Amino acid sequence: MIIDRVDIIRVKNPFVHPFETSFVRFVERDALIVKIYSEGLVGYGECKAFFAPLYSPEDNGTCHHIIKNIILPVILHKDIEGPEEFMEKVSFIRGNNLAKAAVENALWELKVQREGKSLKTLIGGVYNEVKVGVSIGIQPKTSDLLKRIEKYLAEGYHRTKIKIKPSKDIEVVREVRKHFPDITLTIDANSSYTLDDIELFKAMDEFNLAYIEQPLAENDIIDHSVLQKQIKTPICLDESIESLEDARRAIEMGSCKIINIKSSRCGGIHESIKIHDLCMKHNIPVWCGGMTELGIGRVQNISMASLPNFTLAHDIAASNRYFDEDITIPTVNITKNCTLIVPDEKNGVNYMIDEKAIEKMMVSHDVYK
Ligand code: OSB
Ligand code: MG
Repeated sequence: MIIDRVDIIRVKNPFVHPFETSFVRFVERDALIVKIYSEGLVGYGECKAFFAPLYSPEDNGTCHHIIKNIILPVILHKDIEGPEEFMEKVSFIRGNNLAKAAVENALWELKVQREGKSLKTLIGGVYNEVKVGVSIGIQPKTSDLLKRIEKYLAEGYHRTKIKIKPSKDIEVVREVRKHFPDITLTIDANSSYTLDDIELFKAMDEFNLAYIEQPLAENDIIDHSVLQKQIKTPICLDESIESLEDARRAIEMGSCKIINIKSSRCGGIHESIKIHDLCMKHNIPVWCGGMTELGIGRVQNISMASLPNFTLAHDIAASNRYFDEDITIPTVNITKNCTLIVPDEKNGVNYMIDEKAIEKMMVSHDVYK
């Protein structure tokens, strides 16, 4: 498959509510869309980096540079069989997983079109429908958080995750548990604590959380293994797992009991499948993490979550939980049971790209051919 042309489009889409994590308060989704032209077909990939290197060392500026100056010379006007060969060709690039994944994801879309099979079929997905959870940002007032939780519970979300940070943690969780004693509740610290806070996490055991997501530093599976041995609540790693090797080490060290897989963070769907398979072998359940993505990434996440070991509720909320407008037709919406139907050639569920919406959100458009 000859790659004839690659476009990098930068877009901005405002959030319906600001989304606050331990590292930043987002007001809009700043994203790159990679459009790959090959032999009359066009595949889209969404780069999940943010406007600044806050969640991980990459941002949309570095991704634009890596894609344009390092990846394109390897693929433009070259014959690339598909995602697997692409990953071998860019294995010389250290790190920069979000940039690699954006291109890798677009190559999967080309493969889908070329073979006339859904992504679910290509990767061996088994579920027709996947369960969704909601991730709620840090709120200035706990009363606002309680109202927000109430609203999403009414929409049927299967798991409620709340973001925490030092100073907005145990008292908030206590209050939430008091009001909602029976819900499936999780917390996500986005790496904002250290082992000095071990007493805090021991105290969290009281609240029967389904898991604690990424409490400690992203590069610290050692301290996570120390922490996991001292608390009952399962640790779920997010930022720490960027490759199959990371997952192997974390499992061997006992650093977590659950892993959240994001194809972006792991350099693409190809590597994510390997992580999924390893976790399955070790009885580590996985779920699909989110990056507040636009529709292109959101739809691909649904397909990835159809693999058999994706057994916990995913951060693939309805698009309208984040945005008034999105870039797929239809936009991603949840069923009455708060599930998402996995696009498949058999069930006829299919999403198209809304070119007009992309144009409306466009900040810049670079063409390489
Ligand atoms: O840690 O899971 C995270 C959003 C941005 C960056 C990191 C994370 C998140 C979320 C939102 O929790 C998940 C979603 O897309 O709904
Ligand atoms: Mg997380």
